[in-house]
Amino acid sequence: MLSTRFLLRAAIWVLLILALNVEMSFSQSNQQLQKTIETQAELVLIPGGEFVMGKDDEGDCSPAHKVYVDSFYMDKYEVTNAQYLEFCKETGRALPEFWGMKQFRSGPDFPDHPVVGISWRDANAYAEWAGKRLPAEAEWECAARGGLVGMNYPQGNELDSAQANHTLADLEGTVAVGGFAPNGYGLHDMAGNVWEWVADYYDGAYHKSSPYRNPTGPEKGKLKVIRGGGWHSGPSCNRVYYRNALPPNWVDFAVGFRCAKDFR
Ligand SMILES: [Ca+2]
Repeated sequence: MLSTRFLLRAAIWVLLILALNVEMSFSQSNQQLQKTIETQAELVLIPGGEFVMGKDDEGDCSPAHKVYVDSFYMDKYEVTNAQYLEFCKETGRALPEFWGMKQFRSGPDFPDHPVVGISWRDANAYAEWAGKRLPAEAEWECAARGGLVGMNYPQGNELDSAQANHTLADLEGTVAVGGFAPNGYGLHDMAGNVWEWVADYYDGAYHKSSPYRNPTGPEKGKLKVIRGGGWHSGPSCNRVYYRNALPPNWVDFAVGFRCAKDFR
């Protein structure tokens, strides 16, 4: 018959082994998450040069005009919930509006989806924390065009449901970043999924007076530019030159961002 002491020792060993397993699997899942976050933070080098920004006879997108931007790096993907959560944990910044709301695919259950419910100020603070910055509007458009000339969308003149997450795709929310094919520069979701905050203030007439080299928008303004359309937008809002704007403290369930970085 087994002694009580033996049974006690056996029970302690079982508990120790179980605790070790939990610790190991916790550490493995932490490592996986860290790897995912590193992948999500990948940058792509966008070759600088001259390109035609805007579109003639399209309201505030007009006129089409030549702009030169220096080479720069652009995030391959929109910033994700997992990335943004790291920022909040490290800095103590408040979690996004709508965090944990499944209908907006926001929160830790959706680590690979783009973060939404963040203001321009939040996006800018994240970019600084990450050692990056928000792209200038001209940089964003240069990157979105993916090397194509005179096209409406990152991959050509038309946009169908297989090319971007917008209303025609009928997905009723964001999808994990990178779910659609990239453009010519290897950037994903430059059309659709979420609108993206850029650095510039909005001025509807800015294209008429924009400087040629590295324009950075007006010095002051009440609104900040958002680009690219989102899951809740029709194809026309997803055009590479299409401009929209919101107050910098506004939060929206279809607006996120990605970061850029200087090329030195
Ligand atoms: Ca987007």
